[in-house]
Parts: sequence; structure tokens; C-alpha cells
Amino acid sequence: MSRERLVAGDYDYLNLLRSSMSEEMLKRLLRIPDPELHRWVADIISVARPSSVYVNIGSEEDFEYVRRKALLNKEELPTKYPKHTVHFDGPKDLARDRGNTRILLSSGEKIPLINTYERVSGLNEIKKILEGIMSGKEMYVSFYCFGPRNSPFTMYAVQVTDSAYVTHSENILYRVCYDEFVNQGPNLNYMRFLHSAGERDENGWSKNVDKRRIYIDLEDDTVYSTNTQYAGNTVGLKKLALRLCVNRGLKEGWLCEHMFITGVKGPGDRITYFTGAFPAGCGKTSTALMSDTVVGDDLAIIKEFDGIARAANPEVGMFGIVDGINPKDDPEIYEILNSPENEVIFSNVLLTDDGEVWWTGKVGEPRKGINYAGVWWPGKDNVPSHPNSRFTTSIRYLKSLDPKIDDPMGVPVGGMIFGGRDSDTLPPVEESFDWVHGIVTKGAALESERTTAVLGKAGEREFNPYAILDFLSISVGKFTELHLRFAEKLKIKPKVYGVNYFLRDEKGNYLAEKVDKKVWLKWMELRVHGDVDAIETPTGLIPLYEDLRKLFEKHLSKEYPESLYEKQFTLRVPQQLSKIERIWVIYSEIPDTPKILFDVLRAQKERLENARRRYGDFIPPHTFAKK
Ligand code: SPV
Ligand code: MN
Repeated sequence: MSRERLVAGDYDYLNLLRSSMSEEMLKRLLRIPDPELHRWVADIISVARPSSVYVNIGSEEDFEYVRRKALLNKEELPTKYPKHTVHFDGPKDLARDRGNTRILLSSGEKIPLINTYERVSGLNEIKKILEGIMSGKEMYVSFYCFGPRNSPFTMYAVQVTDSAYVTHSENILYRVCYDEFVNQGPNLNYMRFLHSAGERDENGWSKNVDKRRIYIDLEDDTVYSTNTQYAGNTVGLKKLALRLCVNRGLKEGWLCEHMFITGVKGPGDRITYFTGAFPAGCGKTSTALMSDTVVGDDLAIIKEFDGIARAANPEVGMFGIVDGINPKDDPEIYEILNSPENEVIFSNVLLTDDGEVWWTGKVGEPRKGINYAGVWWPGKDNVPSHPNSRFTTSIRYLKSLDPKIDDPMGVPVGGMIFGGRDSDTLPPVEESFDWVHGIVTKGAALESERTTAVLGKAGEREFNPYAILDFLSISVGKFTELHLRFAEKLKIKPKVYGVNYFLRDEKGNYLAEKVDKKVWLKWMELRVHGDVDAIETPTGLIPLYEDLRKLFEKHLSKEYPESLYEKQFTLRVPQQLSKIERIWVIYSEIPDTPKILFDVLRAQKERLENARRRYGDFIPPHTFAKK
């Protein structure tokens, strides 16, 4: 199938390429034996009209060139350490833009909860916006692998952008894979990402945010992104690729997830791998870093091989929230971000006048400087660093990097974790009865109080199935069915867990500390191997007090009072029933929801009602029997 063109009809595209780039750059592009790719680049040049073109093939000189250009054109600002830079997105561009992110579908089909748009209208609109959008700017063309090299997991991508910041970010976050393009030429099936920051104002912020669009063309494996800089809207291989990947997974019968991948050590140093889905700002990165080894912190591709679910991380870097990172709770990442020899792009932090980077949690006081909204000084009426301020850095700096990060076969998945921000319903950790129960009640039913990673009011409870709703390109009914179908092939099904770090008491105090995640992880690890018992409640399997007490002692040298355990693990029947009610209503309006989802919810509701009749609304854990 031939791919969507930006320019109709034939023209001498080679000639256009020749007159738009240096001989060296042209040579680099033409070394890839794929005329369709050449013509795509030419089409972009003739529509967006950049003043020059740089073909990034991933050499050290290329990396250096892109870093230098980002500083020269002020997309990034220098700090007191040459390898640390700061990028500002602008006050109206600090998060993902749900409203203007649309899945283009040629049927004009509507998918519940997903922002779709009729494909031809969308393409026409975006082509108009792209006209002349790169005037006076350099355009970068880069080639990446989305996954390990020579691996059955890998997808390929070409990124075209007029942003040195986006290119710099991708050079850190992904494997440059130019050689694969050269070797495989027209046989390579690749995703295409076209981005432009658009016109920028004197602060470097994108000026025309009213023309901010992120259009995802599933039929053509291509994503267009304009007039924005925030990485969640612009870095093609991150959340834009996730949508294409989800769609391909549906077609081919595997899972593309918004999940970290980590290893947790158990007795005798065995390593058990977990994947974990959390909405942004709900402890995902910190859970990953609190594990014993890290394979990935944001995305996972999960495929079946010989009856085993295996996961690979398509990325090699992290784009994590920096706000709140402090030496006590996040010692490893804190040290990485403070080491001058590590390459880091900070975004939307405070950059002080003397070149220091400051964020909430950083040791020392914030001083006068610039932040996401302009000049900042102590006493100014906005926070010094934005709650969605972030760092971009290589995952390879982690001491806990898992040795299998580049393994073409990924790692076996022992457990899958779903977590959200929930102040009043779910216990800190709970195991599902089985895969189907877990997928339905933990994954498909995931809710979370909104954080600052998306535009809109923070704090409201939102339905966010699998923590992937923002990135779904297919119906959540189909996505759920895909999970159920996927497991049918498995000899060993991963255990499914729910975690909640944000439970509070009546006074609003958190019932667990940040570091307690360690214990929940260790408990799940033991459960995967059946090494500890659990208590069977109407909603799942919870830990025995004694097992947690030992784990708190062993891993955190902390006392764990039984009274705290009782509070944390009390079954809150009214809240649990309301949750089922909300989820039921949502899925009732999604026509392709598998029927079994309602069966599982109904059974859970009945168990809860029976328990309430016997024991009341709030049931302490010891009421239930050990399984
Ligand atoms: C998230 O919001 O889930 C992130 C950051 O990981 S973004 O790239 O904006 O999606
Ligand atoms: Mn994410």
C-alpha cells in the first residue's frame, strides 16, 4: 500500500532534495534505498519549506551538532554544567493536549471515549497548517528503533521535526537505527512522525497554540504534530508511537502498554519481572526506581513466546517528572540528575540566574531566575518549578539498570501491576483471583484522580483503564478483549495486582509513606511464587499482617503497627460498590465490551453485598479467612 502524500502528483523530488540539502546530507538520505522515504522527505520540504535539512544518522558528531543547535536557537538554555540544559515549553504548552489530539479514521467512525476525527478532513487541515511552518528553520530527519535491535519486538520510526530539542530528546530516549534503514530499505515497515514547533515568540514558546494539533493517522502509521513543544505532544516515539503500537498490537494479537518493566529480587536472589501501569504522576517512575532492576519506566511491548508472556522496553531513556524528586525518597535518580557528567534535559524547572537548576525537592532554596512562565523571584505568585516539570535522560545511568535491557527476547512477565491515585477506596496492594478478574477489576476498571500531566483541573477522579486511556487508538472494549484473548495462549499467566499509594484516613493524611512501595513489591514477588499465603476478600487477595511486618522490618527497618495494617486493608464496601457502579455505567455505553466484563463485575458486587450483610460497611482484614 502506498503511503499518504503531502503533495499530490509527480514532480522531480530528487531535484528538490538536491537543491534543499548539502551533498553530505543528501548522500545520507539516499543511502537508504527507499524512494518512498525520499519522496516523503521531499514532500515535507516542499510544504513546510525549511531553510536547511540535517540528516541525523546517530554519530557522536550528529549528537553534538543537535545539542549545539538546541542551545544556539534557544530551544534549550545552558546551565552551570555543560551536559545539563533546560527547555521551556511555554505556559500554555506544559502538558499533553487531549482536546487537539485526534485519531483519524476514514470511516468517520466514532469510538467511545476516544477523540476521533474524519481522516480526510483531518489530513486536509493539517496539510494547511504545515504550509510554510518551518520557514527559516532547520529540519532534522532521524531514524530510530522502537525496541531492542534485531528483535521480534522492534518497530521502526522516522522522525522529521524542526525542533533540535525534540531531536535531542529522541537521541537520548531511543536507539538510533539508521543502519537498519540502510540495510532493509523498502522492506522496512516504519512509522512516520512529522513535527513542527511552529513560529516561536521571543521566549522561545510556540506562538500559535490555537493551531496546535496532534493527528494520528492509523491507516498510514503516521503522526502529525504542530505548534507545540511539550514532549508528550511532540516526541514521536513516545506517546504518538504508543497509539500506533496499540493499534498494530490489536491487529497482530499482542499488547502495547503504558507500563514500566522492572525486576524484583526474591529469596536466593531470584529476579521476578513485573510490568506496571500508572497514570502520570501516580508513582510510576518511583515504583520502577524502587524495584531492584529496571528494564523500562514508561512503555512495554508484551508478546507471547512458547506460552510465556515476555516484555521489552521500546525506549532507552526516561522522560520523568522531576518535581518532588528528593534525596530521601528517590536517592538514585536524585544523584543521576545532580551529576555533571550525565546528559540531562530539564524542562519547566526553575533556572536560576547563576545557572542552577531547581525543582521542588531539590536541596537548597529557590533563587531568582526563569521558569515556565518567565522571570521568577522568591515571593512571586507562582510555584518556582512546574508540577509537570521533567527530566530527559538515559536509562543507562541507572545503577539498577537490568542487564536484559537490550535482550532481543525481552523478559518474562511474572506479574502485572495497575495503580492509580485513589484517596478512599482501594488498599495499598491486592492480588486478583486470576487473569480475567485482574484485567477486569484492576486494568479495565482503573480510575485515578487527575494530575498535572494533562491540561485541566487536577484532583478529579477520572476513569483511566490500564492507565492508557489518553493513548488508546482503539475502543477500550476491544483493548480489554485483546487482553483476555492474549492470555489464552499463555501456559503461565502473569498474576495481576492493584496498588494504591494514595489512600488517606478521615483526616486526609496519607496512610502509607513513599518508600513503603518497596514492601508491596516484595510481597507481590513472593506471591508470584506462592511463597506466602494471602487473605481472601470479596475483591481479591490481600497480605497477612505478619508477612508485611517481616517485610517492613527486613527491607525498611521499620516498625509496622497492626493498627495501621487494619486501616490500610479494611474493606470499604460502600466505596467499592460505588466504583463498580461507575465502571458498569461506563462500559454499558461501550458496545464492544466483552460480556465477561459484566459477569466479573456482577460477581464482585454480589460478594461485596454478601459481606456487607454479614459484617457491615467497613470490614477489617482479619474478618476474612486465609486462603
Ligand atoms: C505521561 O504523561 O504518562 C508521561 C509523560 O509519561 S508524557 O510523555 O507527557 O505522556
Ligand atoms: Mn507515561
